[in-house]
Amino acid sequence: MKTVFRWFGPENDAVSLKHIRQIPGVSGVVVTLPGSPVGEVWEPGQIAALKKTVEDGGLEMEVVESVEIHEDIKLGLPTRDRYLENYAQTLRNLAGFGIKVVCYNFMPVFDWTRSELAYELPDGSAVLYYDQSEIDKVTDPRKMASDMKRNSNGAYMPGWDAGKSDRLIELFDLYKGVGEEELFGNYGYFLRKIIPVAEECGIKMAVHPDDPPWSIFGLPRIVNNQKNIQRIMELVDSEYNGLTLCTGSLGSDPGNDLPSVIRHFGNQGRIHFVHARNVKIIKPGLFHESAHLSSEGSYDMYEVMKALFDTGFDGYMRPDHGRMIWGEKGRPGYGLYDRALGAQYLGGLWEAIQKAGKTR
Ligand code: DNO
Repeated sequence: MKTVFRWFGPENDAVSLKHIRQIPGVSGVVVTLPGSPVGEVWEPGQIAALKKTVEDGGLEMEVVESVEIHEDIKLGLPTRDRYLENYAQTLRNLAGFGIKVVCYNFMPVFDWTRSELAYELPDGSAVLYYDQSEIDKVTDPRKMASDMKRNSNGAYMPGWDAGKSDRLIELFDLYKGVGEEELFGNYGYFLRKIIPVAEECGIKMAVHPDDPPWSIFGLPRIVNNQKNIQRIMELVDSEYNGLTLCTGSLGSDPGNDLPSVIRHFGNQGRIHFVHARNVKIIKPGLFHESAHLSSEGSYDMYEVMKALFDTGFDGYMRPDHGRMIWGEKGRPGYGLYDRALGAQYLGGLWEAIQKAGKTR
């Protein structure tokens, strides 16, 4: 297993490569091209420049999060073939620079969603918060999109700056004809075109679960539980068609038993990337994120790491969303300090599990 750290690039991240390099156990960063128009090809020159910056900083660049999928592909519009061609070309270009895993999602219109980005916990730390009853009050999705961006401390927000804002009303209209079955159909079309390219160039595709893992604003969501993810894995039965096991996204539905989901997909060799974080579930549809430690949230992180170890996990793991602590200002969920603490805690669990495993 390799521990990696998400980084948004020299112009888009308050956290420097120098600081990331000083976190024990972290070998590389998870990168993206912020602001690159969704659906267009990532050019070799852009990827080369990013790789040089990362390697000059003493870190590896083997994971990309995300190459986003154009809505026309998710909607199954006739224009999708052009975007699929571009997607395939981006994969080929990334492979040329040693990328091994590409994380992406298949959520219609909106990426991860929260009702509050800086909810204060009793200890004064700030976390991301989700309250379904607040989301239900939002009648205009354009307001949702602008609030997410406005509350981001001016930072580029993963998944929310993709230039979709102008098209929101049109997109909502187009999705009226797309239910879960149609979305599975369009997803199959995507995978049948893209997985053979991924196989050919040695990139493992790792779909990120929907966050939260249920339908919001009446839009279909299908990457949300073991049964549906199994169906997706079978759409194209290849280890290159794999999963980003995001504990926080899947686990915010208490119906998803994380250790058993991990064992299920881990035993099939389908987990290529792990986002590890903890969440405190107050009641169904109401949760806040928490420090990584088991006692701080609703998940048993030891059992999560144990399930990964037992199924021979050999991919990349990153500490996911941290709290804002110690006066740090930055992108919600992506400060330096709490994610660094998380990396140490997860690394400690892993070392203990590994050593206990050897003595048995
Ligand atoms: C949020 C992230 C997501 C994730 C995408 C992957 O913090 O976990 O934005 O990167 O859904 O495509």
